[in-house]
Amino acid sequence: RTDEAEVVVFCVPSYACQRRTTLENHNTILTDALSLLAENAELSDQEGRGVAFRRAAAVLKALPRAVTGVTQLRGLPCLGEHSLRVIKDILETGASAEVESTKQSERYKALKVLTGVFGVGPKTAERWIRERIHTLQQLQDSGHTLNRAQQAGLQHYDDLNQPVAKAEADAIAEVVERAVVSVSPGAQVTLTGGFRRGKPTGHDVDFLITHPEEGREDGLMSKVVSWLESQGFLLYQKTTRNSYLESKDGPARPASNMDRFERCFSIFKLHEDEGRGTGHPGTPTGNTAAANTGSLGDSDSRSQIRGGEQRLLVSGEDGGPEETKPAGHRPWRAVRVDLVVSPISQFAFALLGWTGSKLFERELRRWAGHEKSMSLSSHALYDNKQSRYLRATSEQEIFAHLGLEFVPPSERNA
Ligand code: TTP
Ligand code: MN
Ligand code: MN
Ligand code: MN
Repeated sequence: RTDEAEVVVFCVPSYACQRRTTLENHNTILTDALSLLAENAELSDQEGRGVAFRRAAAVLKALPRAVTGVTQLRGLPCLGEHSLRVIKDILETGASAEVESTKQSERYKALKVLTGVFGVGPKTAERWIRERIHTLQQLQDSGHTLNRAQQAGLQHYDDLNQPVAKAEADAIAEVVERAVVSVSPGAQVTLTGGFRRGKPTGHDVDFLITHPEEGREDGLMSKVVSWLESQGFLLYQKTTRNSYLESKDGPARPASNMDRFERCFSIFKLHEDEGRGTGHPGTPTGNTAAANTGSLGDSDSRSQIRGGEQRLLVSGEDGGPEETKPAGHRPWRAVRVDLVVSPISQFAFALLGWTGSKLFERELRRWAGHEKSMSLSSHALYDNKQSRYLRATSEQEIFAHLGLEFVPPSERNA
């Protein structure tokens, strides 16, 4: 076996968007370790280190079988000194001391718990940790004023940290479709994000909404949200309007993955029987989302919900009537849902941009910029040499413009 392993040398192209990465990962032990270091770096405001670990993990995800020795990795791209050391430690001793100590560290554990609250990003978590707030109980006891998102995040902490199953995503898709068709019969809804890539679970459910007639998507989001709210489907929502046209720095900003579509970050109330029975209506409950009072100025609102091993109890005073029955059976659960509205002219770019994975997207933009002198965003593709936008009505056309072989969504799991 060892002899055989010695002769197996892997070879992969250096950009993740040149590779086909399915969900079949033969190196989960190694990629979990590198992903944890990536996550720790990202939570610690070390984006560069985070990307380096993510790229290293992605290379291992693309390998056709398990790595058994470091000699097999010679010549592989994106494996820096640090990542190689971690891989070597695991292959030779079964574990990486750095990964294990990170995992056990109070700081990492606190960052995970706090950023596990929807509406709490790394910067806010960091600030709280400096004030010795490490747990949700300590957060509640601290008397800090939480913004509306964070209050909802705390209230639904357990639900939102429990992975969303595909069947639940499908049930929510039915509701979103009903909402969209009710307010604009010709409009179309597409499931994006991890579920479009074939993942069996996700941390949220992502949808892209468009209308085949340009301009008819205008005003769609607020109507959809009102419909959902009136039917009692929303526990929380925050809608951000489209800022694409009024922006000064041009449509394609390759360095950023934030786009400027009209979007809605929401928390759905998913009923147990929703989408299962036939002809089941939207179950109006009267429990509509709280009034949109705006946040208390925390700009750090990117949520970082991850399956947490630390399941703290948040029930009690702030939990609302449902949360006061700790283990009692509730006929619904809270699910994070992202809605995005795109004009049809930008749909292909939006679809590509919202399908992910995040690393695949980042690598597409890096490829476009560094190898093709183009700027790719979720809105458009700009050719810097020709000084013009390149149109596309499908993802296939965008890959072709970029000089890349088409990679289907199920193979974008870098
Ligand atoms: P996510 O929903 O964060 O990730 P995911 O669906 O791949 O994974 P999970 O199963 O954990 O939910 O983001 C989906 C895609 O949306 C991702 O490729 C990046 C893109 N995106 C943007 O384009 N702009 C944004 O502002 C955000 C938050 C995401
Ligand atoms: Mn494989
Ligand atoms: Mn998602
Ligand atoms: Mn999302």
